[in-house]
Amino acid sequence: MIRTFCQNEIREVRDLSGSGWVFSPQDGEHKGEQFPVVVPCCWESLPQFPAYRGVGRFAKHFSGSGTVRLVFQGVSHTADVYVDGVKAGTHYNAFTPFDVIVRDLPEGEHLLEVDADNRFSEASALHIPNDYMSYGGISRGVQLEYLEDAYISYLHCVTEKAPDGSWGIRLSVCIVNLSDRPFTGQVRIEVKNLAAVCCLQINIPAGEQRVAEGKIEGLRPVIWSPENPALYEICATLWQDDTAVDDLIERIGFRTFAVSGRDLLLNGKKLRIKGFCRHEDHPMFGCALPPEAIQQDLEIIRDLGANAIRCTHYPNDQIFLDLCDEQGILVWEENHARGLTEEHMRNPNFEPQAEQCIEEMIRAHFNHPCILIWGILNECASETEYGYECYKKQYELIRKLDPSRPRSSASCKFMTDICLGLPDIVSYNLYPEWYVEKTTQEWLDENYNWVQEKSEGAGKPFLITEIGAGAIYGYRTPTICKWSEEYQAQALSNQIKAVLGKEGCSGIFIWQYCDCRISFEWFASRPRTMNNKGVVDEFRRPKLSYQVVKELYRSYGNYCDD
Ligand code: ADA
Repeated sequence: MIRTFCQNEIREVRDLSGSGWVFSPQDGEHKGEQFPVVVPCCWESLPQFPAYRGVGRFAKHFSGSGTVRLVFQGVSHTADVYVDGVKAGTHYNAFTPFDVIVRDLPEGEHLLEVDADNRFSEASALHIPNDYMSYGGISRGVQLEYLEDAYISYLHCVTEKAPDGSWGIRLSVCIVNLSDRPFTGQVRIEVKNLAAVCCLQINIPAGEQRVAEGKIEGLRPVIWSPENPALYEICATLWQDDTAVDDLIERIGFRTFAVSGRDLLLNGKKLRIKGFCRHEDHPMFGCALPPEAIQQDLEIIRDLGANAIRCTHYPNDQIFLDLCDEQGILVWEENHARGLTEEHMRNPNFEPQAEQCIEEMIRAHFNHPCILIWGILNECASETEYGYECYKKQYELIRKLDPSRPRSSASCKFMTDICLGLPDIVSYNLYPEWYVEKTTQEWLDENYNWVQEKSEGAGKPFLITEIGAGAIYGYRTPTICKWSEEYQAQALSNQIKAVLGKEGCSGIFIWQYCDCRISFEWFASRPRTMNNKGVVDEFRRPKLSYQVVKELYRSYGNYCDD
């Protein structure tokens, strides 16, 4: 399963996730041995490989002929793909989807092999030992598609409200011609349940691709909001000589999200973000959470009274985004980068890999109404001239790929950040009462005042993108010392009250939803080699802070004027 809804009625697809896969490590004491596994699978979930770093081969047979497209939603972190022993594709980065197309397959059974590599090296600028675990494996769903000569590779939709109150959709549809002859045809795009249609003519030279653009206007849809997350299916069908040769179904929502002075306006109302940062991490599944486990996390997060999730620190599984669309949960999604210093950013692979991550994230996740903000470069070198140039280029790239969403970056450079003129929203990660021995009010005021009075971020909306404190599940003590559940509950209470009570602050993302595993090569004072700042532990058992956060979050509405 790669999405929660059916994306094709004409294109034939087969889910390759599930059983029938064999895993074999390519190194270490179990080298070459074979283990039956269920994909998605992080090998760290297997009893023999809790800490294996190396290459692991995943193999499965499939049948078919002609042109096939293999879609991988995520392989951690580098993938080499082979079909019948011949290399068919390669991809870097665990957290973005990619595809591999194989042509002229003879009729019969074929062998798919994927070599996943989770080792750290200079070749990987983004996966470094870090405050989250870099797992190994096929960590998200895999799908097999049988294609004709031409296919729809994406359909992007921007919903816009017209001055007369009606809605329009700006459409971009990309068609790929795989054949060695020119392709002439028509794309018909229809919004289901709104009786709206747009037809576009296309001519594509042999072996090339073209993006056709169109517009649908005068719609009167139900608006998407956290309170009523109304979704519409939009279907693109590719026609050639009166035959439908391919299709792609996407889902959209009609909503506006805008920066207005220091405010964030969702459907024209001043939004109050009550959020959590969340890593894709689970003690049983690693980062390869099954849809049911993702859904359970969303249930818990909603029970906590939150309305938003920040996907730290990488693009998330699209099933998570589908569920957020369906449940009206607001999302900040960011490219993959955490805590990179200038030295890390000077790795020659850094810029191409970070930019590729942005491109793949936006291309794949463009249509999700739940995504409000694109983020980049969490806590990277925004205090340096070199860092500034990198931030600038990445913000410009986002603007080019998707001018419809505001951009931001979670900073920990406090009063030394020189990049605040670049984003649309200023975002700070503050840890008063944890790393910084100041009250939340003091530390928040100092930073807020500096941003608004002395920096180029003046006049922009201001968000707290991380705040929190650590607690070891079950450690209770009347001394209320650090690492106790009591201390965390008290700190979070102070932090939430100060941030949500602050005029000019658009909201808060608590660090973090659940305790998560960290790279065992990384230390930085992490008891249990875990990041223990979750409001629930890794098994989703509530800490004392759960009830405190729940009561506070539930006492504030989604909008400031409520
Ligand atoms: C950072 C960082 C998080 C996490 C957190 C912490 O600000 O962005 O990934 O490491 O701090 O727990 O210290």
